[in-house]
Amino acid sequence: MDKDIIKEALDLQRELTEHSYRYHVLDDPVISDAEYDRMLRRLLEIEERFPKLSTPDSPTKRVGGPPLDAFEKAVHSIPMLSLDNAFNDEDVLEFHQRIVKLAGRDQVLYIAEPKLDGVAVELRYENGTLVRAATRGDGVTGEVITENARTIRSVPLKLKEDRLKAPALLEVRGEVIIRKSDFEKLNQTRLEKGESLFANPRNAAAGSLRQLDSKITARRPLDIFVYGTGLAQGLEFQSQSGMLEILQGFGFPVNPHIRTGLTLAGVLQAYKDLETLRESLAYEIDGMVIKVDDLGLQQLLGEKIKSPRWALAYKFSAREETTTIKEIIVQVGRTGVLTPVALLEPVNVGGVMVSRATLHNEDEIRRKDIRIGDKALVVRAGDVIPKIVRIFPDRRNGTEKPFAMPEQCPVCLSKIERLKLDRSYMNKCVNASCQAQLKERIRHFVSKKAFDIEGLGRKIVDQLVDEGMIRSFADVFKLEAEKLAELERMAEKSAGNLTQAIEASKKISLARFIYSLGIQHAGENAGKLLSQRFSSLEEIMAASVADLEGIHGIGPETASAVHGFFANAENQTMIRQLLETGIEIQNDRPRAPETPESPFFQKRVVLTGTLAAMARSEAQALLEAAGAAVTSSVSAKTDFLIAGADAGSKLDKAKKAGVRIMDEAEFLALIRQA
Ligand code: JCF
Repeated sequence: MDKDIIKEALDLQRELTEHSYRYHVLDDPVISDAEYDRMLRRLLEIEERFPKLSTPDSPTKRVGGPPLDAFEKAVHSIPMLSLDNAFNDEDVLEFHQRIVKLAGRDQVLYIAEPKLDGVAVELRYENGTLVRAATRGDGVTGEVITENARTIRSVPLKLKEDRLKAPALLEVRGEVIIRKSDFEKLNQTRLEKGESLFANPRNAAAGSLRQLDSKITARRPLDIFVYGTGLAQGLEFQSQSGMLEILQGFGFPVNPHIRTGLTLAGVLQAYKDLETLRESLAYEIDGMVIKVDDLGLQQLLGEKIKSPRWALAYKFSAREETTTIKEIIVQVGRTGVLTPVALLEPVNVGGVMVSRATLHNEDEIRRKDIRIGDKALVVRAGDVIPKIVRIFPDRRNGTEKPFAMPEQCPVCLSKIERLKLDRSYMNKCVNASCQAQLKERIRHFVSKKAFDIEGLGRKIVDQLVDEGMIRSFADVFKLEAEKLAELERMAEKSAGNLTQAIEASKKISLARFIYSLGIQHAGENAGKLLSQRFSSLEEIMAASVADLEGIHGIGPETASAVHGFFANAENQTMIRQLLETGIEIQNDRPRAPETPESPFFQKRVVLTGTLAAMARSEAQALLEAAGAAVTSSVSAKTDFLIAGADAGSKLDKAKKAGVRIMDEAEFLALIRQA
């Protein structure tokens, strides 16, 4: 083996390790993904030829190894304890008072960190190299998952020795997590493949770490934050915060929201701050961990059997609660789809009273065997509609009644059809003039992203439809102030304001107009894309399915729904009547030019960060002139991300989605070429 090759391999290993660290731990990459991939491929090639160079700490080892038959047991050198829980400020005060008493001093400083809702692991490093990873298990014995841990990009395979030399032995403890956005994507993919879904990010992380085939783990978006140590030979830590700094120096990711130097009052404030921060964090947390910062004092306080006396988990109030399903009703949506909704015995779920939960569809009710009268577990995640996760069959008393989908529409009494929609069956009221559908369609028609008529809220729409004053979209523009003022709860002034708002809404962009029609599968984005491709409503109405499918970003489902909508004679009449009311549709988006020679032609582009040469709006105009669709959010469909200075989360997202990334120089060169 020649010396140059050895040197090249070692250099590549060192550089790739550094770049991976910059990307996954510091979140501050300095080379493009393409460059990284090129270097990695070169290293793989060399290691394949000279397997001796393929050491366990090589960055090529992130892809997983041969599958195992079973996990070996891992006995922890020092048991991995759990934490006592606190649920309110008094619990924390008691914790503090106990410490003050045992310590014999009243000034105690704490460190507080987000309590990650993930899977606890321990990583063992010998002379700086990762040699074993283990799950916490029962705290005494876990399972050896070394190969799986190696695939976690932010787990160092080798300690960085920039500041300190690696000790002979170091055990580092942390929490393996999956970010919320990665979890959604993972489940979406599983749904598309017909695989079972993970209930939450923690289960997904646990399931991913428990794979016997580490190649599967390698494809899961696992991440880690470390929070402590087990055995650490030859390292002297003074404080918890000092220890974290040292671990950071060795190349471990440490959570950025950790706060130090806190008094009791500071701890309570930090908890409130963290509650506010919670929703915006990229990963799930279920509370705040409070620790005595001084390790000398920690030692003095010591441990109980299962938990240390120097730490406490201050849990957030649960966002799940048990309650009773009083009734199951059926709601009729805009397109006639029936959605069963559970009416619940009102219950406080993490600070919000919940009295209804969506049940999705009939199949879901059958799958979960949900019956009227059942005790159910309700969860509320973020600001989404509460969901029923499961029911408790053991708590039935025999009076529970199974739910059956009505055979008639609960509102218009028309026949219900069972239709296949995407992957599951939907029950649909096929009467296009059903009042319930009409109400939902009008609601959508006047909503913020459509005609945006302020003052036409849910209750008024209900009233107007019930009174027969609105039977179609066109009727919205025929409302008269005098008639409106006669409605219950409608003052003369607000009737006047409403007719003014209606008049003002008559000028509308083509994109919004299309969206307002509420065509299935045609949302805000489809409206925009159609208005870019076609210059007028008439052109869109005349387009063939093939024309529509030819638009970049419009899928076959949307194309056929749009075509079907405009081919329908009743819809054509509806549109004619609507145009007769004097609405004015403007196409403010120029028709996409025919510039197939441009690299941006018919590409989806996202701009992020600051450009030095021009404003972002100018860049957008140039791109659109070259035939690009400029969108604001990154998805797997994005073709290019143009990243200016200080690009943030969109850049990360693009990298994760494998989107081609361009810097400003490359963008300028290519746009000039067009
Ligand atoms: O984030 C966590 N789930 C977490 C768990 C953080 C900590 O600092 C912990 C822990 C469990 C035990 N510390 C200990 C001692």
